[in-house]
Amino acid sequence: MALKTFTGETMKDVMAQVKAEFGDDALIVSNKVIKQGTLTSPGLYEVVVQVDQPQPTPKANPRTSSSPKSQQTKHQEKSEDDIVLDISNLARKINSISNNSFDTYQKSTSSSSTTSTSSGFNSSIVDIKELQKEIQEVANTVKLLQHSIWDMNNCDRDKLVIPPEFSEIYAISKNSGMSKAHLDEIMMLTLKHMPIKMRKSPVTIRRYFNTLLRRLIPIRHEKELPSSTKKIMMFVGPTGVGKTTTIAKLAARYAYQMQRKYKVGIMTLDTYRIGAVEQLMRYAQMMKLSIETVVDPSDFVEALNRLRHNDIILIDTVGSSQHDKEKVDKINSFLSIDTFATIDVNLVMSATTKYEDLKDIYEKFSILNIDTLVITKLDETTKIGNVFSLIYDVKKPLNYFSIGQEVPDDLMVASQEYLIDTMLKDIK
Ligand SMILES: Nc1nc2c(ncn2[C@@H]2O[C@H](COP(=O)(O)OP(=O)(O)O)[C@@H](O)[C@H]2O)c(=O)[nH]1
Ligand SMILES: [Mg+2]
Repeated sequence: MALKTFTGETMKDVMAQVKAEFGDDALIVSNKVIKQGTLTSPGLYEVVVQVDQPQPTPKANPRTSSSPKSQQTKHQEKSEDDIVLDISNLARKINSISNNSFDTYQKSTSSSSTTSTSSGFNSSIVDIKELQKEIQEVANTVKLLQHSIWDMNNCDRDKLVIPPEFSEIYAISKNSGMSKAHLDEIMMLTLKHMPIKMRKSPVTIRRYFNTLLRRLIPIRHEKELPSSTKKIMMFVGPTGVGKTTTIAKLAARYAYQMQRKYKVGIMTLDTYRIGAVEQLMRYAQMMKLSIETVVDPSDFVEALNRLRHNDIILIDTVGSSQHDKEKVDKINSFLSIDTFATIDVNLVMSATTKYEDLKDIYEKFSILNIDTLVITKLDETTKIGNVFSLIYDVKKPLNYFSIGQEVPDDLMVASQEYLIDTMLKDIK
C-alpha cells in the first residue's frame, strides 16, 4: 500500500489539497495536528492518504500528475515532493493576495477554463478564497483582542470606549497636557460625527482630529488700523511670563516691520522694580519710541494724552501672582478711567504653565475683562495641550505667540495650525 502525506497550515487547507488531487474518493489513512496554530504562528496539520488506487484524472493536480516523481512509491520521497509543492503553492497564494491581484487572476484563469489546467487553477482560487476568509477571521480576532486590551486599560473612562484606530491620537492628545474631560468630550464628538469612510485610515483620522481641534481655537487676526484710529493695548499677567519682552517685540513689529509703519508709544505701570523700568527704557531708546512711566492712577490720563500722537500705545504692567489680589485690583483701577480710546486687555501666559494653573491665572485676571490671550515660551515645550484646554474652556481669542527671547524676531501672529500641529507633533 502506497501512502501520500499532505501538510498545511490548517486542516481545511490540507483537505483541500487532498481533494484537489484525489477528489472525493480519497482514502484517508490518518490525520494529525502536528502543531496547533496560534495568533502569531501558523499551525502544521498532516493528512496521510492511500494512493495505490487509480487517480481520478480530471481532479488531479496537473503539476503532480505530470511530474515523474509523483509516480514514485517511496513515502519519504513523496512527502519531500509535497513539501516543495506546498511551499510553491503557499508562495503563490500569498503573492496573489498581497498583490491584491485575486480579481485579475480569476479573470485570466476563467478565460482559459476549457484547458486541462483549469481545474487546478479553480481549486487554487477556492484555496485562496478560503485563505482570505481565514486571514479575515484572524484580523477580526486581533481587533477584538485590541478592543478588550484597550477597554481593560481604560475601565475608568466611564462610558467612553475608544476604538483601537483612535487610540494613538487619544494617547498623544492626553500626553500633551490637554484636560482629560475636554479630550473625552471632543473624542465623543469625533466618534459621533466622523464619517465611517474616514475612520478606516489612521491618516484620515489624524487629519479629521487635527482639523476639528483647529476649529475650536478662536484667533483674533491682526488687522490694519484705520487711519485716525488709535489703539491702546495693555499687557497683564503673572511675573516673568514675558510681558515686557513681548511689548518690545510688538513695538518693533508695529513701528518697523509691517507694511504700514505705525507711530508707537510705550507706557509702563510697572514701577515697582527699577530694573523693569530700565528694561523697557532701553528698548524704547533703541527703537526711538516715546515712553511714559506712571505710578499713580491719577497720572494716567495725562501720560496717555502725552502719547496721543501715536497710533498704537503699548502699556506694560506690574507682574503679579494670580493670588496677589491687591496688584490685580490696582491694574483694574487704571482700567476704570475714561480714556480717548478703549483699552484692549491682553493676558500674557506662558505655555510652560500647567492647565490648572493657567485656568487659575485666567480666573484671577478675568476681573480685568480680558480681550485676548498672548502665549509665550512656546519654544520651551511642545506639550501644549494645556494651552488648548484653556482656550477651549474660556473661549478667548489668541493674538500672538512668543517663541523665544530674541527681540523682535521671536514673535508670531497666533495660528491654529501652529498650535495644533505642535500639540499633535508626536504623531509619526
Ligand atoms: N524662552 C523664552 N523666554 C522668554 C520668552 N519671552 C520672554 N522670555 C524670557 O523670560 C524672562 C522674563 O521676561 P519679561 O519680559 O521680563 O517678563 P515679565 O516679567 O512678564 O515682563 C526674560 O528672561 C525673557 O527673555 C519666550 O517666548 N521664550
Ligand atoms: Mg516686565
